[in-house]
Amino acid sequence: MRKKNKFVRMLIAVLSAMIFSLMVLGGRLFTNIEEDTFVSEEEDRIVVGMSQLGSESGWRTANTESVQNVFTQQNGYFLIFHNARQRQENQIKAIRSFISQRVDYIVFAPVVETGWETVLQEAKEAGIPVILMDRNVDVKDKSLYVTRVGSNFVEEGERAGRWLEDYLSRHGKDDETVNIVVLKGTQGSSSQIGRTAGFSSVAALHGNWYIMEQEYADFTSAKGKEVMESFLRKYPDIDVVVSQNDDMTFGAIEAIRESGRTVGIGGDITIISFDAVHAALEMVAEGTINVDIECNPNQGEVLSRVIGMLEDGEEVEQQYYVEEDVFTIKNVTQEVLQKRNY
Ligand code: GYE
Repeated sequence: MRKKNKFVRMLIAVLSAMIFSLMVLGGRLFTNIEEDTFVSEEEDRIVVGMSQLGSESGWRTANTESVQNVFTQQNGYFLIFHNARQRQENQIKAIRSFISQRVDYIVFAPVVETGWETVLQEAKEAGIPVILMDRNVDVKDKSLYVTRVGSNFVEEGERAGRWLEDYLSRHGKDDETVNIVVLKGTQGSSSQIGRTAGFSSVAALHGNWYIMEQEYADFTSAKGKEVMESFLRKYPDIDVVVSQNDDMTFGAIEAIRESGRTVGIGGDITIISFDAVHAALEMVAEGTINVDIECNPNQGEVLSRVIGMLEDGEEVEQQYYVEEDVFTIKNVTQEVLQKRNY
């Protein structure tokens, strides 16, 4: 199917991309589109329309790079990349544009889980396989997408809970009251929903863990700082911060320090973070962040392998998980830091 009329389809793709860009510019739908569209004039390539949800975090930058490094001309791809800047409606528009360009595959990282049925049905009717990256969608009809490549967010949340269990017992604090606040990621996103559920399920096993408040802070450093400041004003006795990504953690640590309190090993407030980007691992190594639950953004290779299988007519699984670790001062070695490219 892909090889037929390739030149005509490429021409349509290039023209549609130009028209889409003009519409976008004219309609001022986005503030900046320079990284939105990459086109190639080669004919026999696999055309991938990729809708990235935004650029809110270090993790996201690494995730985008991982995809762009794999879907290259040299590897036989023609990538149309679109950044939705956190807006579901932008993602829906981008997917519709990919459908009208008749791309071979749609890869997309859904900003939230719900509200995708209609557009995914349109892709299905157009015969374009959809591959989810990173976050998940909540749809009844699982045939609306081919597979998902990403993390097990519930497991990540549970890992955070299990680390705290172990930490408290090692410090003989199993029975003390532990006051916890949670900085949550984007409301309705899989990573926020899964990490919250995973951590809460472990917390529910401990009568002495008291989750004082959980608040959305959008996975950004600025919002993390703002929400942490309000927690600090309300609660003078916070023992543990669970921050659902490193960017929010950076903001939260700033807020805590500005309030005169200390963080990390031997500090007033224990810090549990997620992602394990390079800058955060350095803070783990120096004892500022107590634990970082890794979330692996390097998903490009797996995506490309999945597309290769589909091209060869092979069956693919419904889900591909990426490998992830838990980092404390004990295992953030120089080697780990050197190897981390994000
Ligand atoms: O943890 C956060 C990002 O969905 C796993 O989104 C992703 C999360 C990641 O902005 O940093």
